[in-house]
Amino acid sequence: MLDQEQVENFKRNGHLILRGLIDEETVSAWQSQFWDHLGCRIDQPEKWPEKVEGFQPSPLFGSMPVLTFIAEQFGGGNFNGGGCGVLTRWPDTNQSWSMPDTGHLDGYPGEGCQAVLMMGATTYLHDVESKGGAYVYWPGSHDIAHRYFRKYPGRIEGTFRETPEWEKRGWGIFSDDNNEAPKEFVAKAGDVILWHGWLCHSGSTNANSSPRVGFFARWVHNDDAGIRKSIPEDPWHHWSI
Ligand SMILES: O=C(O)CCC(=O)C(=O)O
Ligand SMILES: [Fe+2]
Repeated sequence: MLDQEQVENFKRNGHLILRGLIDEETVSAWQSQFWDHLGCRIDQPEKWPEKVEGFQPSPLFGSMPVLTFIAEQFGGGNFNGGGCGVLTRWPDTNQSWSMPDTGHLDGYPGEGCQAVLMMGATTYLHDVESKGGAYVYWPGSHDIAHRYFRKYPGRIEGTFRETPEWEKRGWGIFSDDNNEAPKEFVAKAGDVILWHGWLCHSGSTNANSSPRVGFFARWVHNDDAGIRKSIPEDPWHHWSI
């Protein structure tokens, strides 16, 4: 159960960092499972495969009680999801590192809207330092998306990508006017960032020598079709916080 101060932080900033949320035994079990799956070790870069396919950690990140309790607390039983996407960013020392210019909102990978994302959670299998392929986010940008969809409710379906403004600014429509500069989620293995589904975010280049293995859990609303029909004035209308 997160306390009032944590909840207020999440609401204000669109994210909340929970250091050490995943216990060390679980992280260490995940590390063994991951490298066993690949048939190599972290100190054998010559054997690292290009792609990581078919790996799922046990226990599944987004289905761990500590996360399902938070989803329950935040969604009042209306958030559905969890699971675990695994996204590995191998070191790419040929590229110079720079902060991404823009990000994206999940839920819009192709045409239209797959589902309105309510909440995401990300953790790392190994520590990630600056420039090491961190998850990058625009603090507080969930408010920009809320204001945007209040103004143009129909565009929740993804048609914001069919506007002249999009031609000029792309995903910058959700981050250019943010009060704060983007930040890297620099973290130890097992630290978790909880993020609002409308927090503008991006991957980033891994210019360090350690692989960035990210675990992603996502929750949508049980009535996804229903919540798309209108955008409430209160940004927390569909939440129980
Ligand atoms: O790799 C990352 O840190 C971000 C990935 C991402 O945004 C996504 O998979 O939707
Ligand atoms: Fe994303």
